[in-house]
Amino acid sequence: MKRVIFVGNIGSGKTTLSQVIHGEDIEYAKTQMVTVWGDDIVDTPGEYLEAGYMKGVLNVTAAEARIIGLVCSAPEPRNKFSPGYGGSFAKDVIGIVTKIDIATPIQIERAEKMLRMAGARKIFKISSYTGEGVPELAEYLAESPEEAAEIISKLKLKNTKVLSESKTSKK
Ligand SMILES: Nc1nc2c(ncn2[C@@H]2O[C@H](COP(=O)(O)OP(=O)(O)OP(=O)(O)O)[C@@H](O)[C@H]2O)c(=O)[nH]1
Ligand SMILES: [Mg+2]
Repeated sequence: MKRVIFVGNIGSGKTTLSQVIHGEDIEYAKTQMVTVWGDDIVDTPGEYLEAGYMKGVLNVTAAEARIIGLVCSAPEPRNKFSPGYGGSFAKDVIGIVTKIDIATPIQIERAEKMLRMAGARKIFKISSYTGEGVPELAEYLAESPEEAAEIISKLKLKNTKVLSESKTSKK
C-alpha cells in the first residue's frame, strides 16, 4: 500500500479505519503517540492537530508518507481543518469523511466541503462500521488491483461477522 498518514481531530475515526483497512478487529484504543500500522498507515493522535504547538510534529512525521489523509467525522461539527491546511504538506492530499452511518446527508456534505477547502483533491465518504466507501479508499491506497482485492476481501469477511453479531444481540 502507498504510505498514508491520517490526520484529524480526537475521535474522528483514524485508528478504527486503520484497523479496518488492515483486516483487524475493531478495538477501541486511544492513540497516545504516532503509531505505524503494518508499515503503511501512520496513525496520529488527534491532540497533535488540536494542540497548535504539535502541528509541526505532524509536518515532520508526514515527510515519510506519500498521501496525507485528512480525516473528518461527519456528525461532529467541531471537526474542522483551516482552509488550505493540506497545502502545508506539499503532498497528495485526500479527504476522508468518516461515520457516515450516523450522519445526515447535510452533515456529510458539510464535511466534504470543508475538506475540499482544506485542500483535499479527492474525497472518500466511509463508515468503518458498515464498510461503506472503504473499498473505494482501498483501491486508491493500494499499489495494485491485486492488493486492493486482498484488502476488500478481508473487509467483506469482517462485515459478515459484524452483521451476524448484530443479529444475535437482537435476540
Ligand atoms: N458509528 C461509527 N463510529 C465510529 C466509526 N469510526 C470510528 N467510530 C468510533 O469513534 C470512536 C473514536 O474512534 P477512533 O478510531 O479511536 O478515533 P481516532 O481518530 O483514532 O481518535 P484519537 O486516537 O483520539 O485521535 C470510537 O468509539 C470508534 O468506535 C464509524 O465509521 N462509525
Ligand atoms: Mg486513534
